[in-house]
Amino acid sequence: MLLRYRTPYIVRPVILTVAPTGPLATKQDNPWLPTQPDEIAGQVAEAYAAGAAVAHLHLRDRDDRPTADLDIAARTLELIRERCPILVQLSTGVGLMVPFEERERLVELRPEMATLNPCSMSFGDGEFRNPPAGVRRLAARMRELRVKPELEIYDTGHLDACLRLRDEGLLAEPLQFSIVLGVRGGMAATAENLLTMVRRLPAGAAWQVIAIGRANLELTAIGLALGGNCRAGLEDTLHLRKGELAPGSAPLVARAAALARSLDLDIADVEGARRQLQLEG
Ligand code: KMH
Ligand code: ZN
Repeated sequence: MLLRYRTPYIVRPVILTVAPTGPLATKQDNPWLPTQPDEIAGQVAEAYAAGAAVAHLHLRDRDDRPTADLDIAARTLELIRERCPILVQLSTGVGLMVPFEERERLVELRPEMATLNPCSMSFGDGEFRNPPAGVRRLAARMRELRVKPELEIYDTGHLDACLRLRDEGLLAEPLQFSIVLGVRGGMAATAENLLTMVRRLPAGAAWQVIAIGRANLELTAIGLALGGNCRAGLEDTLHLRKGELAPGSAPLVARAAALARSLDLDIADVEGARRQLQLEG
């Protein structure tokens, strides 16, 4: 297997991330989608109990629109920390309509991790704006605050952009990537695209697959078999199987944990994930 081949004899426990909300879906799409701080915290705690060590968070305002409001984010973090010791990764992607300059402020809350989207792109029918100067400023600020970036790469050039940031000293190793497959505007959700990206990752990088929509389960399984970590939750798929909505993210996390165990892989606990990702914050 690819990563085992690259790092012989070292099989690291799998870090499971829950992504309960996302920027796009609504309660009309799936009534179990958590949007308010207490709903998100409740589902994160259930996902933690099912094996998740990291929570990737998007926030919504009172009208369920994506927001980078610092009070809503701080309240959500507080409610999560009252319930469980899961590592928090704030999305700085937030939502397509939220300006980059608002999104980047979320790292001031000093979560253990936050996402860093290196490039602008088409995103479905919308635009995802990540201007080069803003990305460099955010990367530098994250390094200063010791907030670990998860690098969201939707295409081959996005990986090159991350490596340039590393070479400029804006990203510290080990790098942590999410290979995002299936966004209209980025790479299609195919095993070939995943392999191409995994082969090009720098040695020692941690990575996971984010497979959007129908191919979510197969590509998550392939990612695990190749030595990646994995992510599960309603941000990436609203369904447990065809025609059956997932009643929250915990069943998707439990399914991913079962998948990992059936491949004879251990699941990382919070401390294991913290060590593996070399979190400083
Ligand atoms: N929503 C996914 C396509 C982020 O939040 O910064 C990618 C994502 C990125 O999770
Ligand atoms: Zn996200």
